[in-house]
Amino acid sequence: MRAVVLRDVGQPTAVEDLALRRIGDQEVRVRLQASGVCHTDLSVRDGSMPALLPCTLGHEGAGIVTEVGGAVTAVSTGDHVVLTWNVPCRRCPHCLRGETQLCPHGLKHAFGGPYAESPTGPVWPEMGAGTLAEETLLPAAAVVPVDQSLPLDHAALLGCGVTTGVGAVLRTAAVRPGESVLVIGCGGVGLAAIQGARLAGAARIIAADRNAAQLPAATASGATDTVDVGDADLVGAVRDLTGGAGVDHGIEVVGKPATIRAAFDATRRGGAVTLVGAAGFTESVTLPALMLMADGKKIQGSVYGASDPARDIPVLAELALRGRLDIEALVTRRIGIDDVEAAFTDMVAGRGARSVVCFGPPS
Ligand code: CXF
Ligand code: ZN
Ligand code: ZN
Repeated sequence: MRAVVLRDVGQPTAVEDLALRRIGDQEVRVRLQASGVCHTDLSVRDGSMPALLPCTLGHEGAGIVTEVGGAVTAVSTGDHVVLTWNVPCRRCPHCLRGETQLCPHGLKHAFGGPYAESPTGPVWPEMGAGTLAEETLLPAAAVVPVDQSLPLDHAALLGCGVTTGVGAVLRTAAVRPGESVLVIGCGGVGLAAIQGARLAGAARIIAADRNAAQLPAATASGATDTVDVGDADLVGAVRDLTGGAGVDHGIEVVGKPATIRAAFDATRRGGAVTLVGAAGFTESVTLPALMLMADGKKIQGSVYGASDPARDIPVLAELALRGRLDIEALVTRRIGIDDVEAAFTDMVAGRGARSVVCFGPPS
């Protein structure tokens, strides 16, 4: 099967032919139909996110189960499934508290063993998924069956970006009807966050991006106001739009110290700042120590939208099927497996939302 393989950080990927190892008792084999290209794939490629190498990139995909291991009962051949990179143990203190996104065992899955052979040796699946390939092999617990009427190129985005963005707003921030929300960064996850705010009934949804070309997609996803950060002082613009107070919720989807600080400054006293963007390991943020206390703001991280894939992916699929979630609005382009490097080039330039690699005929 053909796969987008990264051999060394900082180097371009190449499409290689791999042979999957034999299926385990608890595993499923999936023929991918679509895979989104996520910013985390770029981070693995440039070395800012750790990964076992060589690896097949990708962790946001959907496909059809083609084989199940002897002990698998929850899914069957022919099922349409969304792949997830978090496989919580359901027994640890985090899982028992309902914080499956923080399960340390879930992380172990993401850094598990090799799954395929290349002519020069073993290959690992990025985040236990390796979705930028025609096929993959993964634990049955890492796939979530979805209704067959949901197009698989939309279902793919439920594996990471949509779940992360919508969950950050509905679950972590718990936005309520009538509140005001600022979303900084209008890539795929930012657009999903905007749609989450629309679902929550936010009265004011302010979308900000350094690239003005991203803003029409933000408006199409439900933003009521937009700020071109290349052109305006973000905090000043948000204060102007909110009568000087700032927003109830600042949602940061960039992962840079300056935008984290801007989210903090643009949030009202007593409001909540939710951090979704992944910053580099060595970066730090400076915040005014007195105001950190005196303004009574809450700052919270959001991993995977505080979602449990088994519980939340079917809910998001239902919302998409009923037209309440517009996944097509997140798709900038559909590409073939040979064009993933072009998707990275656009991502570095801050252009577009999701590039979606399609493997088979449209489903
Ligand atoms: C990432 C966010 C940072 C931690 C690892 C997972 N999410 C997916 O792209
Ligand atoms: Zn991702
Ligand atoms: Zn756990």
